[in-house]
Amino acid sequence: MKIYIDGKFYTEKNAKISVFDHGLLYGDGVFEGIRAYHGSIFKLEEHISRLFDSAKAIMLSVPMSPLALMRAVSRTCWQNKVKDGYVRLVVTRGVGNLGLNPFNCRRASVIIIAGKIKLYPPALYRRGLDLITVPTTRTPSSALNPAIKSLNYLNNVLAKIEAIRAGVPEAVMLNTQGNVAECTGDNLFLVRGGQILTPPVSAGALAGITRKVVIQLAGEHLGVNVQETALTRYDLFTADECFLTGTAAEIIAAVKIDGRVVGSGRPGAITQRLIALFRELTRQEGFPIRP
Ligand code: PXG
Repeated sequence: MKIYIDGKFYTEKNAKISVFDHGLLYGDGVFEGIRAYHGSIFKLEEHISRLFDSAKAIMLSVPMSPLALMRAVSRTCWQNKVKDGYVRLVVTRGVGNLGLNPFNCRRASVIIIAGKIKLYPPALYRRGLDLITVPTTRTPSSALNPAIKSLNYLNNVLAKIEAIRAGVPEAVMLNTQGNVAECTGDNLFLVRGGQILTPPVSAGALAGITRKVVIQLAGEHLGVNVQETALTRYDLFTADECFLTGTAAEIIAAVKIDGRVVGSGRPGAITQRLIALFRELTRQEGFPIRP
C-alpha cells in the first residue's frame, strides 16, 4: 500500500507522523471517508467541500486547494490500483509543542489512505440491522458541533462500545433533548405512511453526503419530499421502515430498535427501492481515478 503524506507517497511501514502532531495529542484535525465505485470517486467534490467547511470551523488552514486535494485523492487511488474501495482523507493540525494552542503548529498535514472497505456482512444487508438507543448522547452543538467531521470521535466511539457490548452492531444516538440525532457513523431515516423522515442536521447530525443523495433520489425518483423533522424513540418504534445511510454502510435497513420490531421486521419496499437507485447512481457518476 502507498500512503500519501504531504505530497509524497510512503510504504505502509514508512508512513509515519510525529508524536507531536496535534491530531494525535488533541484529536485536533478533520477527516473524510470517501468511496470509489467502478473506477470513479463518488461525490468527491462534496466530500472536499465538507472537509473545507470542517477545517474552517476549527480555524485549520488546509495547505492545498480543493482541486489539488481532489487530484491527490485520485492519484492515491491510482497508485494503489483502487477501483472499488475506500479513501480516508485526514488533515491534522500538524506538529506543535505540548500545549493545546493550535497556533503554535506550523503547518497542517494531509494524509490520504486508499484501501478496501470493511462492510457489514452481506447477510445483514438482506436481513436488516438490530439497533439500540444508547445512554451516551450526541455532543451538543454548543460543545462540539456534530456537523464538524473532526478527529475527535470519542463521543461516537463510546456509543459504539455501548451498542457492541449490548450485542448489536450500531447505536442510535439521541441529543440532549432526547430526540434522535444519528448513529455513530450513519444518518438515520424513517418511513411512515409513505412519508420519509429524517432528523434535521440541527438535531445533532453530520450533514451526510449519502443522506443528501437519498433526499435527492427520493424526490426525483419516488416523488417523495423527505421531511427533516424532530424524531423521538416513539417514532422509531412505530415506523413502517427504518434505514441508515453513510459512506461506509451505504443504505442499510434497521429492523429492530430497542427490542421493538420495525414494520414487517424485514427491509421495507421504500428502503429497497432507494438501495437500487443508489447503486445505479454509483455506476453513473464520479470523479475519474487518474495518475
Ligand atoms: N454521521 C456520522 C457521525 C458520520 O461519521 C455519517 C453520519 C454519514 O455521512 P456520509 O457523508 O458518509 O454519508 C458519518 C460518516 C469510518 C467511516 O471509517 C465513517 C464515516 C464514513 C465513512 C467511513 O468509520 N462516517
